[in-house]
Amino acid sequence: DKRHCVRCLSSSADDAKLRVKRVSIEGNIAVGKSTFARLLQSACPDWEVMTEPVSRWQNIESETSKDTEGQAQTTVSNLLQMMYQDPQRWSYTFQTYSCMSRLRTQLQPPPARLLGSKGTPVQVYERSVYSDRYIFALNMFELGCINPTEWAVYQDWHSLLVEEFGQQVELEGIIYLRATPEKCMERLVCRGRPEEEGVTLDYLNKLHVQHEKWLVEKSTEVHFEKLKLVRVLQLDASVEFKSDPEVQEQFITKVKNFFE
Ligand code: DCP
Repeated sequence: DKRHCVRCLSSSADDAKLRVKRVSIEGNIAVGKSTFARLLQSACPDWEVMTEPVSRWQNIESETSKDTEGQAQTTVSNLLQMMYQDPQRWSYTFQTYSCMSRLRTQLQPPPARLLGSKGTPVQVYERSVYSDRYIFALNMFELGCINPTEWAVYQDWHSLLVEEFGQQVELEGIIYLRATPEKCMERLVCRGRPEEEGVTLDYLNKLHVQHEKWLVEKSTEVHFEKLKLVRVLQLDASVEFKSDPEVQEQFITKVKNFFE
């Protein structure tokens, strides 16, 4: 009967949701994650590739006051810029927002197209709640831009959310776009995002070391135990893959083989 059909449908959707393979693309600032994400989306139209909401961090609308007629006055702030201009004041706030917007993306239900696909549905994210914590927030704490109390609070709510959301934030695999910090610096200068003008090679070096500890050495000093088990596909992103169809094809083949 009808109720039975509805139940079947929803249980198969739930089933498919559980089958979704979640993959994140990781790598230093400006290494080319967005370019790679676009590439992946066109090579694998059945997959869902979700990009990072940087523009949301650059345009946060807030209510500042009410005018004489009681109308709300709003202002738009650029939290990315605020964080780079005054890291001690804004890093904690930025990291909170970045992680929250990431969770929101990751918790979105997969589209019907994905759930209806015959093979295993794959959802790809640019970065993850793990790089937020183990790359950026940790680095800011080590630099003294997030103080020990803020760091304790951050880790507390982060662990709670990861535990509570369980499978919905678990990763099947990680694609690590690996390049030298010098190469990333070159690309960063070339793209010229105004907020990142003050980013130094030293800062990119530190982020590189955090990536290596996490994804290559798989150091467990600070990471979630489960993360150690996540498979990592390393791609040499020092080569100019953006404009080289041959390298692009090699990358895509490696990714497909890895997640088959
Ligand atoms: N950022 C941060 N803390 C985070 C996440 C990001 O400080 N938890 C900052 C670093 C960059 C900007 O936000 O200034 C975007 O960083 P990403 O490396 O995530 O994205 P890119 O746009 O640099 O990636 P790519 O150029 O590889 O596509």
